[in-house]
Amino acid sequence: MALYAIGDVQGCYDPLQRLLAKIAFDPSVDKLWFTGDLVNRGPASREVMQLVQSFGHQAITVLGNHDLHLLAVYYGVAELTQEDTFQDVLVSPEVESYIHWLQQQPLVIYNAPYEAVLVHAGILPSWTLSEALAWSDVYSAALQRDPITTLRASYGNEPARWSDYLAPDERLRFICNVFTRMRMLHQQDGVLALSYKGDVSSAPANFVPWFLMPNPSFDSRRVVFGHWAALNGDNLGQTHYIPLDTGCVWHNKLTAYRFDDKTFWQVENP
Ligand SMILES: [Mn+2]
Repeated sequence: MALYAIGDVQGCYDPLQRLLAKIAFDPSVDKLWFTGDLVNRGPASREVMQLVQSFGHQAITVLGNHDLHLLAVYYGVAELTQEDTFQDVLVSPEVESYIHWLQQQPLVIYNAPYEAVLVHAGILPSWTLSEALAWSDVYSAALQRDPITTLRASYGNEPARWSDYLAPDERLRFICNVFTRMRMLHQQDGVLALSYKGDVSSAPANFVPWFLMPNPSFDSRRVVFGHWAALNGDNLGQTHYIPLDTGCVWHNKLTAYRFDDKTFWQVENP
C-alpha cells in the first residue's frame, strides 16, 4: 500500500496509462493524488476523467484552473476558447457525473499520517495550514451550493492582496486565484503577480516564487503542487516543496511521486 501523487495530466490519457503501469498502481490498495488540471489542451480529457473516476475513493484530485474552466463552460459562465479541448467531456452521456464529481473535489488536501499537502498552484505564504484548509472549504462549499455565482466570482486578477475584510465575491476570487493560478508574488508586499508564467530566471527582479517566501506552517510538511510547467520539477532548493507539473501536455514528461519512499517516476509524451 502506497500513496502516489501525479502531476498535471491535461487530457494526456496514454501517458497516464503508461505511468500507472510503470508504478504498478493497484487501486485495491494504493491511493492516488492528482495535482489538478486533469483536463484540457490534451487529446483525451473524457478518457482521463473516466479512468480517474473508475478508481473511486482511491483517487482524488485538487481542482486546477482548467478543471474550473470546464465547470464554468458547462454552467454557461465562460465561453469555449479555440485552445480548449474538453468538448469530448461536454458531449459525453456521462457529463453530469463528471461535473458532479469535479464539484466535490477540494482545492487543498492534507494527509496527517504523511504530513503531506496537495494543491494545484500554491499556498499564500501568510496562511497557515489550518487557514489554507479553511479557505479551501469555504470555496468548495460555495461551488457545491451555487456553482454559477461562485464560478462567475472566480474570474479576474483583483483583488491581488489578501485582507480579512474582502467582500464575499472578492474573497472567493482571491482563494481561487491563490490555489489554482498563483506562481509568483511581489517580493516586498506579497501581492499576487498572476500574469507571469515563465521560468524563474527570466522573471522581473522583484517577483519571487510563492514557495520561496517563508511559511513556517509548512516547514515540517511536504507540499505537492502542479500548474507551473516552466519549473520542470525544480523546487529551487526547497526540498519539502515538490512541483510535479513537468509539461506532459507540451510533449515533455508526466511525473509520479511516491510519498512512502520519496521516489519519482516519469514517462515521456513524445
Ligand atoms: Mn494550471
